[in-house]
Amino acid sequence: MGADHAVRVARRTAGAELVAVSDTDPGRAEAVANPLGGVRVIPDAAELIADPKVDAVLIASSAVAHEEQVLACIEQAKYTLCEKPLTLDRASALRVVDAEAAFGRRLIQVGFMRRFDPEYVRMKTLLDSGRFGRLLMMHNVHRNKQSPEWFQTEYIVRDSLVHEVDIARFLFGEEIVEINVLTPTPTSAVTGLLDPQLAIFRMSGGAIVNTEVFVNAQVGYEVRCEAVAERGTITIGQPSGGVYTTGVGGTWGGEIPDDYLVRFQHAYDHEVQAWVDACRDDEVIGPSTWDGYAATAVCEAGMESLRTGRPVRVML
Ligand code: ISE
Repeated sequence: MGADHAVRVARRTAGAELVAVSDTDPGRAEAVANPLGGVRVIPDAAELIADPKVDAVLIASSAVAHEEQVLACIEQAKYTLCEKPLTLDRASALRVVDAEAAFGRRLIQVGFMRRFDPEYVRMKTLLDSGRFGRLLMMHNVHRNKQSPEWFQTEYIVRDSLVHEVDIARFLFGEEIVEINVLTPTPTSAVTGLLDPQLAIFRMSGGAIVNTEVFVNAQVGYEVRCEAVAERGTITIGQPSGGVYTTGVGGTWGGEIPDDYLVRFQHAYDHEVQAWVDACRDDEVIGPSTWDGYAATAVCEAGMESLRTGRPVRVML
């Protein structure tokens, strides 16, 4: 993700200059920085954050490092885009909220990029127009082709479902008050993983959201959302804009992207451009540390539901 963002900032983001790259593996940082020309490698993230030549910081490190790095950005008063999840648990997320509040104004945008995806933006506009009436239910599909070998069962909630947690809060404009995570007999494609999962959210206004998360679906990267309202439905994520092929023997079909860097490349581009534009105007936009905290709190309840097999109330 960091390597993808480095090229994005250096090559596809107006008004930004990629000054430096940091990684716990200096060789990896060199491999990313060198082809871009004129980009420094600063192995110590804290040193990069404090560097006077660095106006703003994009954090795409492993989530376990986020709290320390975001707190350092606040201490150095640097505008920050922090990839999701904000942190790994509600207590650390709340420490970040409190630190930013103590600083006195927003500095942090959290990297829930689907809010910048053209299809989700269109869905939000249509829902907010009132034309479809009250939103009653939402059906989500979130499929990855395969999960990395380090992926664990709880990461399906904390690292993957977290996107549906944030986008449900964004589309409804409400909090999630209960989560229940169900697990069917797992796929035989991998061992030791409760995959797929079906998560059910109860929204504060009474609506219900269900999400299938399947991180070893073998086919490709599919993210679909159907909003069911009183006077109609809105569906996004259909492979409609793709290239359709026909083959000898009467085969035909579309294309399903391999991963999220392809499916959401425009969302990431819009997200980072909007972040840079805001930084240049001394403003902060998009998902806040409160959004990051709320998503983490819901996921923590979701992981408890996964462990207990019961619905869990979310306390913010
Ligand atoms: C990954 O970290 C992402 O954020 C992707 O959007 C998600 O689909 C994937 O499951 C996560 O691991």
